[in-house]
Amino acid sequence: MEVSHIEHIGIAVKNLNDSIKFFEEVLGLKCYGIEEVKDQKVKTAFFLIGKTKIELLESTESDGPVAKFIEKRGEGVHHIAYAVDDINAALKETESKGIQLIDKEPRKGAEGLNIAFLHPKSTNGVLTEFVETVKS
Ligand code: CMX
Repeated sequence: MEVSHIEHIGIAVKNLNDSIKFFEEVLGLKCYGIEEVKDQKVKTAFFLIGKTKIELLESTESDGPVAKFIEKRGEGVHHIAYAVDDINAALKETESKGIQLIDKEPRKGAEGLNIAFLHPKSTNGVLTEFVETVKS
């Protein structure tokens, strides 16, 4: 597989609007998009730094993965997403190397991109995501 860059880092927050302030008012970044991803029970806010995004995640449901994460661990880094050119091939290769997948098939994530998660128990305790780069 070819991993080209870190596509984004996901940060779990309690309140999106409160957390956006640090990135805009202190780091001087611009939030370029806010989007709800119903499938993942989150509302997201995006910032771009070079080719990498910061994705803030606020849970929209009390039983969602981000709500459960904050309840157990508090706010913080939730996952790291790697850009891959062919997500189906990346999942197949990863599984064949004994890594536990959460998603055996890609699904649609924020920004309409194909995404899939690997289980943190297989990846040094860090929830890991693949994002398929859009071919231009
Ligand atoms: N990073 C590292 N570990 C995590 C984790 C995370 N983000 N989320 C949960 N865990 C750990 C828990 O701490 C717990 O560990 P212990 O067994 O040592 O206590 C274990 O995983 C199980 O946690 P849980 O709260 O019982 O949660 P589940 O097993 O029901 O689900 C997970 C865990 C990772 C499978 C689930 O959160 C998942 O499917 N995540 C992928 C989808 C997702 O996170 N979507 C939100 C973001 C979407 C987006 O970017 O748009």
